[in-house]
Formats: sequence, C-alpha cells, structure tokens
Amino acid sequence: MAEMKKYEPPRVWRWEQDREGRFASINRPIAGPTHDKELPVGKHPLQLYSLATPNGMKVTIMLEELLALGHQGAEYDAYLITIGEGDQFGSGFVEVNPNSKIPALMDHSVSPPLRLFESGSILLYLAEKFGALLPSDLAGRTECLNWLFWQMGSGPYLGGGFGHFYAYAPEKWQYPIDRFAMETKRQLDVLDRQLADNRYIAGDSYSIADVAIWPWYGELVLNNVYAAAEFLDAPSYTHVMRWAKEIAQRPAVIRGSVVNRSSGDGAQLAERHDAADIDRALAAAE
Ligand SMILES: N[C@@H](CCC(=O)N[C@@H](CS)C(=O)NCC(=O)O)C(=O)O
Repeated sequence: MAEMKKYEPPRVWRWEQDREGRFASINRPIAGPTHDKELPVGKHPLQLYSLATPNGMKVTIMLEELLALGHQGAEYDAYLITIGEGDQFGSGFVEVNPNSKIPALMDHSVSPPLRLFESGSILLYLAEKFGALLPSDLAGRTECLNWLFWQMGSGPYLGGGFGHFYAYAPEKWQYPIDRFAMETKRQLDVLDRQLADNRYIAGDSYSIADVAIWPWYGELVLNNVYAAAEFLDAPSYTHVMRWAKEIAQRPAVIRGSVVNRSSGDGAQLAERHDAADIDRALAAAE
C-alpha cells in the first residue's frame, strides 16, 4: 500500500492549478461560467443537457418510462455535455444550472420556460407534471420521497467518496478506501434489508425511488460502476442483486441508459431527438 503523503495544511488554502489527478483540469474552487456558449434548443417541450453518468441516466430513464406510459408531453431533445472538457462551465449551461453539474433540464411547455437542476428535483417535477411513478396516497408518496432523498444524500459517499478513491484518485490510499467502502457496504445493507420485504424500493410499485437509486446502486452490484462488485462482495446483497437485475430488463431502462453516452462498451447515442435515434443505437450495438 502506498503511504499517504504527510500534509501540513497551510493557514489559508490556496488553489494549485497544476495539481495532478483525473479531474484536475476541470475542478475549480469557484462557481460561474468560464466561457460564453449558448445551448442548442430542439423541437420538443423538454430540453435535456446531460451525460450518461448515473446521475444523468436517472433523467433519461425517467423520460423513457414516461414515454412508455404514453405521455407524449415527455418527448425530449437530449444534448451531450462533456464534463471532462468543461462544457458544464459554458454560460448557457450555467444559466440552467448555476451549480455546473449534469443533468440539467429546461421545460419549454410552460411560459416562461422553467429551469431544472438536481436530479431529485427533476424526477419529482416530472413525476408530478405527468402524474406518474409517484404514489398519490400520503403514506406511499412519503415513503417514495424518503428513498428519493436518501439517494440524494447517500450517493455522494458512493460516488465522491468510494468511487473517487477506489477508481479515480492518482494512488490507492487505504484510509479513504476503507472509510468509504465501509459506508458503501452499509448503504448496500440498508437497501438489501428494504428489498428483502419489498419488490421495489418504496413498496409494491416501481417509482422515482427506483429510478434514482438503480443507476448508482443497481449498476454498482451489476459491476457497471467502478468495477467494484467483487471488492464490495456485491453477490452477498442478494435482494439488491435480484432487484438490480429486474430493473435492468425494463425497456425504458435499456433505452434511457444509452442516451448521452459517448464512450465505453455497448450502445452509444450522443444526442437524442426522437425514439428512432435510440432504436438505431441499440440495433447498431447488437
Ligand atoms: N446532486 C447532483 C449531482 C450531479 C453531479 O454530481 N453531476 C456530475 C456528473 S455525475 C457532474 O456534472 N460533474 C461535473 C463537475 O463536477 O464539474 C444531482 O443529483 O443532480
């Protein structure tokens, strides 16, 4: 194991722009745009600016689920935001999401158009707009939102914590990997216990809780995130595994997962403007 370098924090932290690391070229301690760039606007009511990371997949899966349910108002154009090249710091993107992170959505079906950022806010907005994937009774709705917000709070320990130090950091350091593997396994156990008694995360029906949680925790146990399934002993979470495999088969999940994907194995579709774009991308990958 590599020793962690001894570090004496200075009195005031300063930004060293030449620091090493996979995200060193895009990480900044300041907000706001770095360059002027307008966003394209297509023909549909919903305009998505995103990338097929787990956070991005939540929204494309949700939109494909809504279309599968027959909600034509959920038609969307999806444009690629390449975060590794800093597209999230373009002026047009920052106007939609001042936090400079994908996914970001504009709803042009209302006047004036509405901006949406934070995947949880986007899922809740779409669920309410179309009356879908969110139980309408108080108890069901509350439990669904408990789990939606659980994902928003827990995900950064998996992504920014475990995933960063296990897969992306310049060296493998035991201290942060131990700390975040412990927390990630605890979270998987939380889900496993919930899914032991429930078919879906929030009960008997598939909901935005599943849409939010699957791209992170389902994909993690299926070994599609961080190549860490063996390290975390994913097969031991039998209920999470059962649920992850079931969700992975849903046509809307298969369709939504390829949108705004421009690298990696399997089907890719940088931009989506209608259903046939996805059909073509899936057919080409067969
Ligand atoms: N809490 C946010 C997290 C979004 C997020 O972290 N997006 C990442 C990609 S998965 C991103 O855009 N990173 C670019 C950056 O940090 O500059 C959400 O759920 O929407």
